[in-house]
Amino acid sequence: MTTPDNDREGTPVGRRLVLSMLGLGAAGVVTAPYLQRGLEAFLGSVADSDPTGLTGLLPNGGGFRYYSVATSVPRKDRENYRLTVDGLVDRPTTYTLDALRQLPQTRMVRDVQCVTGWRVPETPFEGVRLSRILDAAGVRPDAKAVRFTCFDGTYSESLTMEQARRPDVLVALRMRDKPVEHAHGGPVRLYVAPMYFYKSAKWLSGISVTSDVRPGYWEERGYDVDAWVGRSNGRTDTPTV
Ligand SMILES: Nc1nc2c(c(=O)[nH]1)N[C@H]1C(S)=C(S)[C@@H](COP(=O)(O)O)O[C@H]1N2
Ligand SMILES: [Mo]
Repeated sequence: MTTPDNDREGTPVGRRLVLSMLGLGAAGVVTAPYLQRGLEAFLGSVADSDPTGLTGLLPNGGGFRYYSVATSVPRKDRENYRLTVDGLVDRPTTYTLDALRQLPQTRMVRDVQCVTGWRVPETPFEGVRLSRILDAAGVRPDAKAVRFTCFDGTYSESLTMEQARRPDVLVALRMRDKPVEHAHGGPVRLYVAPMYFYKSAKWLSGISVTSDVRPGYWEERGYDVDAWVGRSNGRTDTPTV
């Protein structure tokens, strides 16, 4: 994501413009002041330095934004992608991309809803149910949660074990009926259909079964851990599921 996104004057898009594009300048988008500060600090740092992330804040064809809190993310492919499953499991496992592709695939078409307001209707995701991967690893009885880590080296997410076992939570290999693009977190991202899109960790590289929920990247910065669309983060969006 190194495309130089310049405005009409040929200067880098500024923080104010980014904020207004996201609707964050307007009242009511973000309710918690501490959350607003976190977001503005994040957006400000992205816009000031524009390492790669600003590209992600611009709308693209499909109505998506590309988001990354990391300044650069290595590319992983069939050769070097690995997904490790460890923690409170009987059978820690490492999957290659081919191994994930050989497991039964589930396709779902739901709306995507970002907590900053944008929504992309009827977006197909396809991949392996997380519950299948957890079952294969043999979750121990004392396990209560799952933590997700990413090969961007920065982002993390979490779900309770009950949430993680829902049939609409996927380790997604395809998005919009093609392999998940690098910019969208490919080759493998998490997809948590009923929750705000920040739960859907991109560039997924680790699934660790834990004894309790550990708040993820944005959750340490003010977002709700239980991120149900329409009933969290002070928002009233129509549920996506
Ligand atoms: N690794 C990683 N995953 C992430 C993020 C991120 O910055 N890094 N952003 C989250 C947020 S806030 C959103 S809205 C979606 C954006 O996904 P997209 O870039 O495919 O539109 O990814 C989520 N997963
Ligand atoms: Mo988001």
